[in-house]
Amino acid sequence: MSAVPVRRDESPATAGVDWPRVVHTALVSRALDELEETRLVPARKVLYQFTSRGHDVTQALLAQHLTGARDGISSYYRSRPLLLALGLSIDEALASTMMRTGSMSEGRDVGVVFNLPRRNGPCVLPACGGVGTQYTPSVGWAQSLRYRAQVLGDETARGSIALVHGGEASTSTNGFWSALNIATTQKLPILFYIEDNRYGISVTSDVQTPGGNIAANLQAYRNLEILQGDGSDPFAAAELLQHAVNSTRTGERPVLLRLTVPRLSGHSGQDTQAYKSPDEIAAERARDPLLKLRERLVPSLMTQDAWQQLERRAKQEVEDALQRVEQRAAPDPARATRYAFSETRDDGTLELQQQGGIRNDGIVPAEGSPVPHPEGPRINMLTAIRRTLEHELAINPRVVVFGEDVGRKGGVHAATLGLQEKFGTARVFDTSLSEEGIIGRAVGMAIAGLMPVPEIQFRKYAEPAMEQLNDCGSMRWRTANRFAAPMVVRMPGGFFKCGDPWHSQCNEVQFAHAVGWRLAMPSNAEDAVGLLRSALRGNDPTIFFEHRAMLDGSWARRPYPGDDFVLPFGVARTVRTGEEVTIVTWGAMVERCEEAARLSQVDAEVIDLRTLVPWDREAVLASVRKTRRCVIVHEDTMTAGFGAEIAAVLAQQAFFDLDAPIERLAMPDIPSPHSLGLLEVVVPSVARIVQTVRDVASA
Ligand SMILES: Cc1ncc(C[n+]2csc(CCOP(=O)(O)OP(=O)(O)O)c2C)c(N)n1
Repeated sequence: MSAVPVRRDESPATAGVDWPRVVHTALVSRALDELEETRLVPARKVLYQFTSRGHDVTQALLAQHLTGARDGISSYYRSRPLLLALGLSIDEALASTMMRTGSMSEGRDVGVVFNLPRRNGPCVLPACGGVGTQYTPSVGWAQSLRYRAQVLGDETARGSIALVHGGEASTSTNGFWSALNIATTQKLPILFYIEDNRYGISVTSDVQTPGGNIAANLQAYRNLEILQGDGSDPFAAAELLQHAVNSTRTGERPVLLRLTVPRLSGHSGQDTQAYKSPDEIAAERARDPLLKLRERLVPSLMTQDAWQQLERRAKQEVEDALQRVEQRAAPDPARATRYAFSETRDDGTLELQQQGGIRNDGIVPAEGSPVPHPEGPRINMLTAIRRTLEHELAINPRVVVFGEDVGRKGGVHAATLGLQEKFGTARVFDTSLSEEGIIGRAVGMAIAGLMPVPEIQFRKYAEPAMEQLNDCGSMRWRTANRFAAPMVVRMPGGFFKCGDPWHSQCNEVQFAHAVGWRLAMPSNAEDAVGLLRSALRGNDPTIFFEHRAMLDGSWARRPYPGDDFVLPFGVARTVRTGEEVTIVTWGAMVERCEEAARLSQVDAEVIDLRTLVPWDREAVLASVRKTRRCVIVHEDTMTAGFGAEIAAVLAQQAFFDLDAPIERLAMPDIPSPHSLGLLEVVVPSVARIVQTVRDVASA
């Protein structure tokens, strides 16, 4: 911006501000909004338009302070001016809203949901459409900064911060409160930057927090510096923003800054703002920060001519970008399904995401061996899991294990017993009771180059984290392989001695249906070691389901297969060979099916899928083509359970090979009951499996 003449600003707080740059960013943002609102939306070249009018000057100011080598920014759909100031090109911005190639998502995501991979300078984590989803990944990033500096000795992380940007309505979300608790209890270097435009679409801020001022209501929070002011006054905002960022960098506690700004158009292109009175709209226009900026700068710091020159330049740049972007192709339909998971090229090399995971820091885990080297006596599955975690923690300083009670207590199931003593509180730690916080934090950590291993105490309690889980799984696809957040989420579930609706749920099919998650459900200690290690060294997010009945079950015990043992996903195990019926199963049902096969007097083949995503179709198809009959057994409920998927594939691909209808045995569509008498009649029992296998064999 050196070409624009500007006089020195004498105010100490704003002296360092590059005003022409701020003006330029704000004007480009306005020109983009104008172009989209008046031409591209009516022409249906942009389908979702989100204005930044009124939010633009403050964001342009904020960007000037985000200079840390590892600053991590979590943004939302109204953050485009911030992104423009941080390096998003106008071409990229327009390609995104216009759904052309070279956009931030290759036409897969809404055009204001941005990301900017970068390992030197501010990285913008992939934004989501869900309001409030930006907060917990941001605290994960902040915690990783501390981890990188203190545990990995990464000097670039020192003095860097996390910044999370949201509107005032987003402060009502679970994610906000979860992140606030984590940040303040851990004293993390994170700035919560709230732009309060008084409206969440049409709902006023007093519905979000009593009195409508979140900063005022947070005064009692410990370990939090609170700042607020009028974001429509550019000089006051500049001072506050500078102070907020500096304080976050040096103050060893989080900061929350609330700036009030006017939203000068509807919430989105479709919103007519009929809920605002003409007087209110006029009052908002009078508070336009860009008008005020002009009043403050011209003529005292900038000539009228210089301002107009910037205005012309911004408009021209946007017009030029439009010409170029119009020439770009629409996204290639043939690539629409690419990047749901990590992919390899034809030559076998990994097509690595640009950001996220340990491999981007040059760490390539050893491949390991699928051949077990059993050593010592049989151990239970719990010990097998603990030992695998212990070994991977020892050889990979990026592995961090956390969750409710996993630290001092060693987990309510004892899977992490002794790990905190051995590896310290930075690597194995207790979290606040927020599953959204546990998984969201893991997302931020994974993007920052760690390998998080969060534990969800019981599978049912993953529910508060579903939004973060779903958004984590779809991240690679949404960003067209720019970002990914590989992690291993351990969660125990299923019946154990008794059932109940809270601790005994399986519902594994929910994760099979979620995009981008690999899903393991081991039935024994040896498989648990191999699959867990494979996941910990993998490049995709993985759900590792630990069946409670198998953790200490004697059937599931096996000798430890060695520190090198790795099992690939998608390879089933034939537990028992047979010629007359194929039984397909997984998890705790494998033991029952094996026994049932033995007792049935039918020559039944038992297949343990071991992983559901991916699942070994070839093994199942080959077996069914041989036996011509199939029984699928699972503990999850019947309707739309994973058995339905298997049956559908068999019906389509092995229809003419079948001599009998495919049978499914599963829980009826009810939660797991507590009373043993009730449980026994609903979970597939050995006796009922025997009967079903006999029926199918003789059908
Ligand atoms: C979890 C979720 N609920 C609802 C929505 C629909 N929605 C989109 S924006 C919005 C209002 C958000 O307002 P605020 O956080 O104040 O930000 P602003 O739009 O004012 O900048 C709503 C309800 C959503 N995207 N995500």
